[in-house]
Amino acid sequence: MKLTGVELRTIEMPLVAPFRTSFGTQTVREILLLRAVTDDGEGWGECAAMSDPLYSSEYVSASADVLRTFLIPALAACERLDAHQVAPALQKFKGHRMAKAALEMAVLDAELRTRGVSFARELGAVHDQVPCGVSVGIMDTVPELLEAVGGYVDAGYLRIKLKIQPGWDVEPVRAVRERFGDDLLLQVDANTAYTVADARHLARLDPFDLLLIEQPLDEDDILGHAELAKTVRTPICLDESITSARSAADAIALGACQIVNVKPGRVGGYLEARRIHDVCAAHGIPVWCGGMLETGLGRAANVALAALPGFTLPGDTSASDRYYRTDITAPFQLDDGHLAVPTGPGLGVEPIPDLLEAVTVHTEWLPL
Ligand code: SMG
Ligand code: MG
Repeated sequence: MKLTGVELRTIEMPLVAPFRTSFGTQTVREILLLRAVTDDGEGWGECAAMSDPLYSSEYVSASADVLRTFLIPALAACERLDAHQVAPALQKFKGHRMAKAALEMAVLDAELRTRGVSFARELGAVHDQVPCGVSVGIMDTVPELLEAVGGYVDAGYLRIKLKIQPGWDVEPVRAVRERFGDDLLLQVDANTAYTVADARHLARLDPFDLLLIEQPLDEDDILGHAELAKTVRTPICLDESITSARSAADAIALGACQIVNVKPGRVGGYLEARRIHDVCAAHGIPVWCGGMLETGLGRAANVALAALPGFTLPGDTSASDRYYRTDITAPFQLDDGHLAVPTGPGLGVEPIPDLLEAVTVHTEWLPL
């Protein structure tokens, strides 16, 4: 397969409701999409970066720039390109994992469509549907939160994740646990909002029997998480800190996490995400698939990944209507708390041209 060019496309998708985390509020999701054009066919990639460098150092316009200036040109040298060559070809460029992941995803999709193989099959999926959780933002009041959680429970979501920050942690968790009972699978995500000095405060979450507390401390603070794990009984799960299979192995060895959130964008692609799955499985560490408010394209690939055997906890792989009134692909719909794993070649879904056009704010063709 020879890459002939890549189209970069920026879209803006309004969210059905504002989504507030410890680092900010999203009302519109700006997303960079890639269309890889090869002599054999095309493939789609979706970049996980957000508009601002608040979740991690990456952001949409920086991802577009590094793709345009360095990453896409670096693939010109590959005469017989396949997805496994993408990461090695880009390795000399530091960081920018979300941009690299998007490019690898587009090449992998093109390759798999040509071969007639689905993402799920290629990655090693063992399920044809995956159990779904939902991530619930910070609200102004506890009654508002209870109403939002109630709506998701009624819709069939099998696990609730509450976004927390200092001042919005023990009381909302207590209220949700009291209202929805002990059987509700419940977890929290701090997006790095605490320090190790908050260990005793975070231990106040222990009585609520949470599945996990996700990324309480700074992404660099691996030893802090290991220290925290000595005070807090709730299992610690890392998200932002895990950027590769190696960093996952290190964090596990240091006792910094008992569970790992796998996000392909954060770790440089679906192939590295699978290696993290394998490392964690070898250590008996459960993993689950995170989310970055993806369109149907990224969701299709995430759902395929979440069908691997080590993904034993429900993911942030919610239905399309949790995010968008209109997705750019056929919508993913919840069926008894599950999403079906696509079976068609490649991602198994594609953008619907009119819907894609309607949300596009910029396109750029980069010939190789
Ligand atoms: O895609 O359902 C989703 C979002 C899940 O909470 C979610 N993602 O830290 O895990 C996380 C956040 C990162 C994005 S927040 C805008
Ligand atoms: Mg997280």
